Amino acid sequence: MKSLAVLLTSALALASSALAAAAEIPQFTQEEIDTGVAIRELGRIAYENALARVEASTEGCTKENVRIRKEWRNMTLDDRKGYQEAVQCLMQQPARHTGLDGVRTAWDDYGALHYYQTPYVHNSATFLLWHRHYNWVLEQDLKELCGYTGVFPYWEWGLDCGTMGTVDTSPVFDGSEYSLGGNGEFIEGHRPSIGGAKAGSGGGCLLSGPFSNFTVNIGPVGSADPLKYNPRCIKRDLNNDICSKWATLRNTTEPILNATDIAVFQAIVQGDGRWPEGRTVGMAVHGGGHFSISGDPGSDFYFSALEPGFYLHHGNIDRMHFIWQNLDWENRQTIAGTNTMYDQPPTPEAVLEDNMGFEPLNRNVTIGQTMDTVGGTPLCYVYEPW
Ligand SMILES: *[C@@H]1O[C@H](CO)[C@@H](O)[C@H](O)[C@H]1NC(C)=O
Ligand SMILES: *[C@@H]1O[C@H](CO)[C@@H](O)[C@H](O)[C@H]1NC(C)=O
Ligand SMILES: *[C@@H]1O[C@H](CO)[C@@H](O)[C@H](O)[C@H]1NC(C)=O
Ligand SMILES: *[C@@H]1O[C@H](CO)[C@@H](O)[C@H](O)[C@H]1NC(C)=O
Ligand SMILES: *[C@@H]1O[C@H](CO)[C@@H](O)[C@H](O)[C@H]1NC(C)=O
Ligand SMILES: [Cu+2]
Repeated sequence: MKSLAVLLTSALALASSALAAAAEIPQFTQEEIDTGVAIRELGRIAYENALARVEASTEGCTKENVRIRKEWRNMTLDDRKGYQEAVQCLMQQPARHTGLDGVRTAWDDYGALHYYQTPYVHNSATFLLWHRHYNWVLEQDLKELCGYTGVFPYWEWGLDCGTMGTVDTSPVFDGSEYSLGGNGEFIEGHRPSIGGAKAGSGGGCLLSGPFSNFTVNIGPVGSADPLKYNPRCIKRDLNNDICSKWATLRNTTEPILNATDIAVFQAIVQGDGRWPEGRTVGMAVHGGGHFSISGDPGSDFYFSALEPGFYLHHGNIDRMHFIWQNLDWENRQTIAGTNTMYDQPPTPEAVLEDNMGFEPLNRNVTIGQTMDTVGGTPLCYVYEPW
């Protein structure tokens, strides 16, 4: 009797919490979606739901140690400069990979790890969660190797394109000491970017400001030995047209509102044509954010992680996932797919116990350990709505 009562009560509790969660997702007008009213409100609900779990926790991730990630323009000028300088500091630290000719610095380690992992962590079960943890690993390195303890950033592309602004004038790329450096030098008649979009406004090397003296040491993919030492300038080709077609506030908001399961959510975010919902979005927000920056290594599928903007871009992808999860937490702790890109070669369905590789930068983790950004295993952060 007792166990039946317990069962019934928990079934009722589950049903009502699912109802409450579902009821929490408000309806928005097109204008609210396009101007960011919607994503701010969704972000606020997710933030509060995640923090409520932290409030209830007494060990691991608690309200004393939870970290608040912010949109770049909501960070103090000190933190923007501090973050930028810490990344430059990482570019001077020794590599952890050994025996790789081109991998000379701790920053190069990120390029090598992403290069090795690319065939397993894109259009696979771990796309969202591997990149979530990868950003966290960078956050640890910036702190432990370079003393940066300030806020960890994300870039809401939609604030810098469409009707909201331009990528060229983004505070992330305005070239000041409070930015990640500027655009590349404009190259007359340079090759238009991908996706049928207009050419970008740069194309060449960064001439001044932060990262203008950064040397890209490895890549590009497709060269005979991609990890061979191949020093060159960093190039950027900021592209407002791409951002306006694939990375606007509407583009950030719709995947969160439309997707009811993780398979569809990750398909819409990546433009994965194996799902009908992924077929109509072209390069989707993931490609949209990457190619809003473009350049070398920014456009390189394998080596884009050497572009300092990569982590702010993936921060926003992670934030979208965080919001989507926390709007209906009980039902959104799942994965879908296998551990190979487009399931090529075919591999078994991934499970939460599967390993994700981060050595030699950090310890490996299981997929399940990264499911909750406030799970404390080891993640402990939330995204503040801007
Ligand atoms: C160039 O690199 C040096 C470190 O070698 C650094 O102190 C300096 O600020 C950098 N300059 C720019 C413009 O980023
Ligand atoms: C979201 O759903 C709406 C309504 O069905 C549709 O018009 C829109 O294209 C979808 N957006 C995305 C990114 O899938
Ligand atoms: C992205 O949003 C813009 C409007 O902001 C819209 O024109 C475009 O179709 C959207 N792209 C996708 C792939 O949904
Ligand atoms: C970490 O992950 C990598 C890649 O999956 C694997 O090769 C390595 O053996 C793992 N290390 C440990 C200690 O499990
Ligand atoms: C973030 O900055 C924007 C202006 O850039 C401001 O409107 C907004 O209130 C800020 N948000 C927070 C949470 O501080
Ligand atoms: Cu990636």
